[in-house]
Parts: sequence; structure tokens; C-alpha cells
Amino acid sequence: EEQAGLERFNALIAEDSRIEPRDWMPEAYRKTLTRQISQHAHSEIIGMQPEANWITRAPSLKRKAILIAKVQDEAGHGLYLYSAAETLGTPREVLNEQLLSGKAKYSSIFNYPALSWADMGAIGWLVDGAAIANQVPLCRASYGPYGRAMVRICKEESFHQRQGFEILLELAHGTEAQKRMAQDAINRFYEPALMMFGPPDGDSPNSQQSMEWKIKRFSNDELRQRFVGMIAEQVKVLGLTLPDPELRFDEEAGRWVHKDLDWDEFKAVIAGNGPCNAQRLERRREAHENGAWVREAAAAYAAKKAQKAQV
Ligand code: FAQ
Repeated sequence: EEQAGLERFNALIAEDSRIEPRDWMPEAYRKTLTRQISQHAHSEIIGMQPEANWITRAPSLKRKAILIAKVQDEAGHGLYLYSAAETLGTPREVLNEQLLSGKAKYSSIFNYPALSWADMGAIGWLVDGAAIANQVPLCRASYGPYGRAMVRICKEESFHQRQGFEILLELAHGTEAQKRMAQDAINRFYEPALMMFGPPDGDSPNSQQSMEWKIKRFSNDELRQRFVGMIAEQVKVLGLTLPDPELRFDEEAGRWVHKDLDWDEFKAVIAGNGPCNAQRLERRREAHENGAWVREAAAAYAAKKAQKAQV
């Protein structure tokens, strides 16, 4: 039976069809998807913090309403992704425990502080921009529930990116101090945003298998250079610069080249030693504990409804 399952799985992958939750799949495929999807979900949930930090300080009612909506979208993305991960067999409570205990990874980017209002612009433009560049190909991931969740997430991320760009555009046309604040935010978020694509291809243990399984469609470096090409154009519209004197398009290779990134810093951040790791996890634990009554109330309500349905 396992042999038949494997043959069918390989055939589905070869013809670019989708694997669905009830289909037979290799354990390693299930494991790598559970890892990637749950890390992605954790990133969305932890990623709410740097921006939530600015909701009470948004410079106008309009900006506040937009920022609240964006942070709510991120919570929604986390929920679809936990649901997609659950279809692979690991319950949400287990995934959550892995996050709270510090065992699970989440994106390195959310361990950097958001120091000024301009950071809301840089996060939207660069962080959501990198997320889109990485996630559009994931809409075609071979695992059905993940690919389908990505479609809606990418649409919402596009709105997020536009709102970030627009914040920076307004600051870039403002006073000298506002312009400096926008440039400073870009300077701080550029490298960490490029690191969101993961380690260089030569140092990416999961890429080859994930590409064979058509979970990933492009390598980390491939997507990173594409993203750099996009922002290299967009930054001109802002009248600002990217902090990268080596940035250029290599005509011969047909690809963008950027400066070397500090991969020691990346490793330190994903090992738990970035500027905000401890604070992010502490806040998440607090929020989880403070939300206990909501989960209990929802469970009691569901039990009551189920009982009524039986009568
Ligand atoms: N941070 O072998 P690879 C968002 C880990 S966007 C932390 O290359 P893979 C939207 C990796 O997991 C951010 N860890 O791994 C938003 C692996 O760990 P292992 C979330 C990283 O999986 C915007 C190890 O290093 N997006 O949230 C990072 O093939 C604004 C070796 O790496 C996604 O998760 C990193 N940057 O490729 C929300 C996208 N990079 O094996 C709020 C889906 C690598 O020890 C506000 N994920 N690692 O467990 C992916 O596309 C892939 O997982 C990659 C990594 C490309 C991130």
C-alpha cells in the first residue's frame, strides 16, 4: 500500500497537481511542511508586535485605523496558517507550545525593534514586500491547503506594502527631519529584510528537497535578488537611497547583485539572541495567558451548542 501511495504521490508532484490532506505522503514531506507552515504562522503572530507597538502613537486617526486593520490581517494570516498546518496532523496547541517554549523558529525580521513612525513605512514597504516576493511562488506550493491560504494572504500583503510605501512617500516629501527619519528606517530594515529569504543557497539545508517536492519554486538567493531589483527601482520614486553601495544589475548574469550580508548576525538572531527575541516571546506568553478566559468561554459555548444540537 505504501508503495502505491508513494507512486501516486510522485506522479501528482510530477504533473504539478496538488497533494491534499487525506492523500498518502512521505513522512518527511509532512514534517517539512508542518515546520515551514507553522514557522510561517508563528511569524505572522509575533509579527503583530512591532506594529501594534505604534497603534497608540499613529500620527492621525486615519493612520491609526489603517494600522489596526493591518495588524488584524496578520492575526488572520496566522489563523489560516495554523489551520493549514493542522491538516497535516499536529494540533494547534502543540504548535503554540513549540512557539511559547522557544523551540520553534519564526522569521528573524521580527526580532528587530520598531523605533520610529517611519519604521511602519519601512516594515510595510520592505518587510511586506519581501514577504510577497517569497510568498507569491508559494501560492503554487504542492500542498493544497498551504497554496490556497497563500492566495488570500498575498492579496492582503499587497495592500500592506502599498500602505507602507505611502507612509514613506509622505515622509519623503515632508520636512528635512521627516526625510531623515524615513531614510534612517530604510537603512535599518534593508539588511534584515533581505535576510527574510533565508540563508544563502549553499547554506540552506532544506531548499533542494523542498524544490523537488515543489513546495519552494525558487531558491532563497534567487528570490532575494529579484526583490532587490524591485526595491532598487521603487526607492527612486521615494527620492531616498538603499544603504548598499554595491547594488547593481549584472547584465551578463542577468541578475541583481547586492552587498554581502552579515550571516553571523542572522545566525545569532535565529538562535534567540537578536535585539528583541526575549521581549517578543515574553509578550506572546503574556497575551496567551491573558487570553485563557476567551478560550475557556469559547469552549464552554461550543459544548453548550453541541448539547443543544443533540436534543
Ligand atoms: N528567520 O534550509 P532553509 C510575514 C530557518 S513574512 C528565521 O533555507 P527553508 C508577513 C529555516 O526555517 C515572514 N528562520 O529553510 C508579515 C530552517 O530552519 P530549521 C514569514 C529562518 O524553510 C509581514 C533553517 O533556517 N514568512 O510573516 C529564516 O527551506 C509584516 C535553514 O534554512 C515565511 O515563513 C529566517 N529569515 O527556507 C507579518 C515564508 N530563514 O530547518 C507581519 C514561508 C531560514 O532549523 C508583519 N517560509 N530560517 O527548522 C519559507 O519560504 C521558507 O521557510 C524560508 C526558509 C525561505 C523562510
